[in-house]
Amino acid sequence: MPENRSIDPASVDALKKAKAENIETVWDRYDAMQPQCGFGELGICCRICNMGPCRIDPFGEGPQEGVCGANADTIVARNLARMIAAGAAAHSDHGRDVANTLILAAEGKTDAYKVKDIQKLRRIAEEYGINTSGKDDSKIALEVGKAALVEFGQQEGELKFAKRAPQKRQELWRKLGIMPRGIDREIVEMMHRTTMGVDNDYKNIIGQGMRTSLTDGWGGSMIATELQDILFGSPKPIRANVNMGNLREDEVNIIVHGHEPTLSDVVVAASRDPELLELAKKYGAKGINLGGICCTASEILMRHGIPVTGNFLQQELAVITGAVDLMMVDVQCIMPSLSNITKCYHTKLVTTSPKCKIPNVTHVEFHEEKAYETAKEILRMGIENFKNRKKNAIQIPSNTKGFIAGFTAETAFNILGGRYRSTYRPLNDAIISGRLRGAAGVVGCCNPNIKHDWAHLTMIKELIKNDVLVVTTGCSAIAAAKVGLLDPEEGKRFAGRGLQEICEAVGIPPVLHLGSCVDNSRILIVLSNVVKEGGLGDDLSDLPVAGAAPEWMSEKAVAIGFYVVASGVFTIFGTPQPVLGSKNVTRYLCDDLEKIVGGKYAFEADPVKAARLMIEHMNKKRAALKLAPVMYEEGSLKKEKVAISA
Ligand code: SF4
Ligand code: MSK
Repeated sequence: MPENRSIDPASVDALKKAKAENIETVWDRYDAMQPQCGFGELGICCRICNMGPCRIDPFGEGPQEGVCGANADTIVARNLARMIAAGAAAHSDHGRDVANTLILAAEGKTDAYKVKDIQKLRRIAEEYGINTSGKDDSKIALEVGKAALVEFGQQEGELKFAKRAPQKRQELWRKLGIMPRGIDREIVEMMHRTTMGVDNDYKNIIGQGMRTSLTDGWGGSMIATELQDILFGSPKPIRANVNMGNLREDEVNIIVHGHEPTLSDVVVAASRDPELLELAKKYGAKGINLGGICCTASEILMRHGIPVTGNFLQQELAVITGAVDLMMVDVQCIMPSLSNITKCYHTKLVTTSPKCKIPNVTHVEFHEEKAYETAKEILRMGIENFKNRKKNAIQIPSNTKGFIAGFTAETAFNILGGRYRSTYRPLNDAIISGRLRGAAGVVGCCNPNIKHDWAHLTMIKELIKNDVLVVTTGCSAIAAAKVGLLDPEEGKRFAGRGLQEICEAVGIPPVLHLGSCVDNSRILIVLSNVVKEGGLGDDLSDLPVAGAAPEWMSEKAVAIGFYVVASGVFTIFGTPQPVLGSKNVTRYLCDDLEKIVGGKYAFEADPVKAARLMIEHMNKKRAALKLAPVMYEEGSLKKEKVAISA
């Protein structure tokens, strides 16, 4: 039943259409995959050497060791650590590409990019210890780009941005031997240590896992975020619309999907090119309508207000509307199924990255040096495809919702600052006085193993109802936008009284969209700034905050989860990570780690129970800080409770 698969009416409509047209979607393939492999789910299958594959009997009756003698603890820890390495590699390679683009722009080898945020360029240059006096912006940008690249291959020392963490946190990382040295170095070492016959101590493996994840959060992802701000401009609060109702029947619909803004940012400019607009008219379209899916969507949303068509599970559904003339993909979270599904409609699918090709799919390779030309070429293909639409196959759901995005570590909390704009003081004071209970980051993917968007929205509603300010990124942010939680007027109706007062005073929604998955690094910066502001302890682990990925899917989510935990924050994953096959590893992650790094995991599929765990954790931290009691009773709404509307 489509209604059981998603709580988003637009997605339900598209699923009904898919059913009527006999089109297979991710949900159908998920059903066909049942029952999924229990060994894989528990993390106790090993195939890292050719004596295997081996699997541990979870009931204790069959083998308890692989052929080499590795037990469940080793196998589970190794598999998990490799997920962290893969996730960190994905985010970090993204960061590396942005650094390269900055260098090309500085060298004048591409005219598609220019430094847009000079203030930030100079600030980051200072952090890298670059002497800026007497240097022009290009020279500084070149040096910043090169300094960022050094962080990838660095063999010794410490990552620059890790120094943004509170002093106490840095000292702890050094003491534990998990302060990241170089981004590639930690990822390579993780892969080495998890090959056959190297690290067999699950605690030691997870230690390097945390170090590897820290190269992501405080390294690759943070570099991606900061350098993107320099190149494409730092986001500022901006109004936009979300959901498939943004597709247009009378315009050429182009969807950009994936994670990197380098090409899509130029596509935005090219979509306004008079020559292409003229061409669109020639083909009978009124204009060119851009929309985004997944994190590429968030990147161009945050900086240009381009509508978001949907999140991860909507990539096939957008095609099923029959109204997408071209879908352009870059890297990450791109379902291979798009190749088949686009063939059932008129949609042209185009891959653009040499790192991401799909057999029998048109590939237009993107190179920064001729970015605008490539963007125009792709848009032209979409325009020319407009004539191939099958009019009777088009069914665009009407759902769309307005919202505000574009918050960053700088803008969001400057706004919260009100008349004390440049400080975090009012935010800290709101927590100290008990008007706010605390803050939570609800992030991550969607997954057919949970009703689409349901866990994100249920958890967020429970949190804001209890005066917890929520920050969100990625697919979770898109879910929240679809029901009005990112709209100041609509969103505040779901907030508890204290949070509602803050929203009303400063005109923000109770849930702040901080950007794409790499922008989770903005959350780390926010938390570090809160500690620096004072009055809430001297480490990230002292703060009444928590994180969650209620519908996670990607290895990148595991890397994110680990850098958040290793930074001292209690974090909940909806479905468990594949570790339950080892009691020791599970206990280590969900209990022991708290005594070591101050953060730990919980796995809780019920989003209300998960939110309650987060709230309890905030209460515990508030008590430890001897803060005033929370100002208003739990769940006391100023106005009548309302049901979330679509
Ligand atoms: Fe089996 Fe050990 Fe090889 Fe893994 S490393 S496949 S447990 S023999
Ligand atoms: S896009 S990583 S499904 S959040 Fe970043 Fe969404 Fe998860 Fe991909």
